[in-house]
Amino acid sequence: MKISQLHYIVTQPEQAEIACRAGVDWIQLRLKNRPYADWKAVAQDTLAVCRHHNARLIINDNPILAGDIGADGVHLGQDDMPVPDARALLGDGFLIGGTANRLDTILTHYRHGVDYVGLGPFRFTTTKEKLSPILGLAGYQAILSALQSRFLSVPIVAIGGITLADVPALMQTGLHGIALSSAISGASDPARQTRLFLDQLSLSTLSF
Ligand code: TZP
Ligand code: MG
Repeated sequence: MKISQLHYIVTQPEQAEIACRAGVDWIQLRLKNRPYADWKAVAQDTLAVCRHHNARLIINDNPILAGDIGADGVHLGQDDMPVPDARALLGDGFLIGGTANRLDTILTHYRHGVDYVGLGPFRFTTTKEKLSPILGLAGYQAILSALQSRFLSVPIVAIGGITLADVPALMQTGLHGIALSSAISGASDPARQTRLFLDQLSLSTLSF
């Protein structure tokens, strides 16, 4: 399954609805500290939005819930179920993304057959607690060129404090795409901001 260039991380189905109407086709639901039943209800509502717009839904942290509701995938951090276990549980057709902050973690994810890697944080953000070391543009340049010199291609998506102005330089490092939360959800007009990101991403990846 094709990995989208723009992953939008939401906490509510309403955010997914606005972004999907504006053209986003990849939603990640990220909820922390929720009872399972509550989490499942929000996930099912978000899945209905995604199905309506033919967008993918990825559940953060929880492969059991992702399988339970029939989502398209799961995103796993360092403290979540190991990727091989999630693959055994969910099967080959399921999308599995893994978090990384360093090259060696990307290589492990690659060996385990992830579908994409979320690499970050790019810069400081209050959206996530207990941030790994900030990578900055130089961090992405170093890691992406190390991957290229190994002829290793797994889609890498940057994450953490990304703004519209960051997109051209980030995409020049060879990234596949970006994952965003506050840049869209905190915008005064989230639909317009979504369209600006989508436009900027297609401009940044035009090849001549
Ligand atoms: N993982 C690393 S940074 C981050 C996550 C989930 C938060 C991204 O959100 P924002 O608001 O785009 O910084
Ligand atoms: Mg996690």
